[in-house]
Amino acid sequence: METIDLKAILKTVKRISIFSHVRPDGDAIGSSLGLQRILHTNTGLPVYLYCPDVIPAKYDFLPGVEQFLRELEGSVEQDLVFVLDCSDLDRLDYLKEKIQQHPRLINIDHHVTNDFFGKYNLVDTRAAATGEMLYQLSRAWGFHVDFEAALCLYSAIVSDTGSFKYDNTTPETLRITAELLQKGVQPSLVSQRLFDERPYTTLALLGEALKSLTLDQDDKIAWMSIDDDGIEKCGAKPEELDGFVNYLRDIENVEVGIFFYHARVGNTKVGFRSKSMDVARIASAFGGGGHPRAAGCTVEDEPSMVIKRVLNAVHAFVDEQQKERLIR
Ligand SMILES: [Mn+2]
Repeated sequence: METIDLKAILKTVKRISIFSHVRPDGDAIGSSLGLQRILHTNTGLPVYLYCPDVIPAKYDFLPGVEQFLRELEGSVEQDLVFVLDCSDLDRLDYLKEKIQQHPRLINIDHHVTNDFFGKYNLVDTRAAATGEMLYQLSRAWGFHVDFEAALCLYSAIVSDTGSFKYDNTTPETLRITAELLQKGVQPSLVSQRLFDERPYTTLALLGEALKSLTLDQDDKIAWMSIDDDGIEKCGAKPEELDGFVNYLRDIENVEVGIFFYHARVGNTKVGFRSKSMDVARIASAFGGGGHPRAAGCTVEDEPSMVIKRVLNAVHAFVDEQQKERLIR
């Protein structure tokens, strides 16, 4: 990984701006807040936080979360600019044009697809989270990390590792996590806020969606669907559907879980999860994409037709994959 003389760069600026991506996740939010806190307490410079989307309410417990802005505060031309957890600048949506080719842009990220868009590029694809990198960088830069910053960085790491359940969790991840806990972070409180607590409407929505639960192809495929009427009936919002598709994948013997959300605007968002098959291949056949075990696409067609077309494709895919495994 490239190294930079941050202290020298900091001498040339009076302000710092931190940007993160659309549909912000725990790593984007926790990393931004943690870095803001670290830079502000260690340099005394004003640090502005930008995100092109609203921050979901479940992150309200993180210190400083109210400071996120969606429009620029003055010009950022003279600022030192950090872009966190973004594989490319398109992830900044409408904020991209404001900082393209910025002369002091530091890109800090852990995605394998990062395209090195910054003036400085600190990219470590072995890091479990951008939050993990920020802790290492802060140490290297000689910055003190206080309790508030530790809480934010811990939340970033616990989010991107799914509570240390995913393959990206390394010994180094746990060593860094141990140091964050030593600063007073309480894992149970963070888990409660990020993973366990949900609004009543979300549970009502799950109940509504479960009415459509269907097992298919010798129980190898599980799917369910919902539309905007179903969501409104529960007093819920579409973003509360996040994660429902995981319940489908986690059913015993199921290989592929599929969730259909028929939006009133005339398209269907389809989410795929699998235990061992590359569902990104199915999603990309419908113009979408994602990771091998978690992918998605948006299909424009009658709801019943979308379900039919997608199920046909998944059936063929699962058949083909099973044959391949038998041959091997
Ligand atoms: Mn991340």
